[in-house]
Amino acid sequence: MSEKRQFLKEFNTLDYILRSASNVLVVAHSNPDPDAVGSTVALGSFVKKFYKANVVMGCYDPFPDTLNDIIPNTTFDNPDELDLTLFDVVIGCDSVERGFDRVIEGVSENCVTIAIDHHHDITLQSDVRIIDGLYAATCEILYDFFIFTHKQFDKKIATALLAGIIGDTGAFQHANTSAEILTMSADLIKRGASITKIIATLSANQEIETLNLWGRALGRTKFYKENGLAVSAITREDLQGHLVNSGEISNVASMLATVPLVRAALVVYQADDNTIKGSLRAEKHGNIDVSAIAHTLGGGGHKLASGFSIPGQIVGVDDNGWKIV
Ligand SMILES: [Mn+2]
Repeated sequence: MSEKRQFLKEFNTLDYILRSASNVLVVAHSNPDPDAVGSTVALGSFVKKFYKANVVMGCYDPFPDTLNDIIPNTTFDNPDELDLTLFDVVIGCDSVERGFDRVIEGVSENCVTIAIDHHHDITLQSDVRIIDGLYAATCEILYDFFIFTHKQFDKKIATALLAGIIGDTGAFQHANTSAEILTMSADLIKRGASITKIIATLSANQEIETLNLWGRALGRTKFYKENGLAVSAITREDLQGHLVNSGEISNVASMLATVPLVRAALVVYQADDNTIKGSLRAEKHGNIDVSAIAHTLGGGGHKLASGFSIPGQIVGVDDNGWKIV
């Protein structure tokens, strides 16, 4: 498996930019998942604590109530209600093409734009790019940055980071759980984060829409014995207006990949009117390179987690079936 990129040069630049910044906006993606919330809160709190700048945390959706128990007294400002031209630095954390793209359009010309993400297919342009699909979570990248700066961060920041890591590794059950992630998590626990409280909160608070979506996706799953592939699709109707985030879809794929006899799982979903996105997941023991499948469809990623985007529509057919038109 290829190595994660080390961002020492970018971290140096980021630290330099933050040291001279006056007004910093940190942005989480719309319908934020624990990694988006965790990375935004961790970085926002870190900048507040260790740099001189004013910090605003923003998101087009409110801070999720479900995370209040582990990250209390935190709110997100809606960027539509902010004067974006006042910021000299804006930073998008996680899935930066779902909200941060809109923020970038409204900032002043001299504003420095920074994208920190672990999705491999980001095409959004920014002044500083700290993006690598081999990281399990945006919070994993931020941990490396915080350690790089040698600043001693507290329990609040450690908790936010661990929430993101636990969210995106499915509580250490997905194939992206590396030795590094576990070492990092141990350090975050030493700094005061409560692993049991985070896991209990995240698993108790799955939103009902998410569970319904999982139900529909699992109900449509077909298993192909001959190659060990489990395939499912989520149509526009399945979403029923639920603002899906790509993390929820990859969670379904990750779940399917852990089922005995499944070597790889593919979940396709209707991302917008004429775009279908696919999420591929495998476990190490399946001995299959899903990025090869993604590449044939113009996508990318790595051996155990890849994705692609193709034009078209997924339509439901009789008996819980579906086809792409
Ligand atoms: Mn993430």
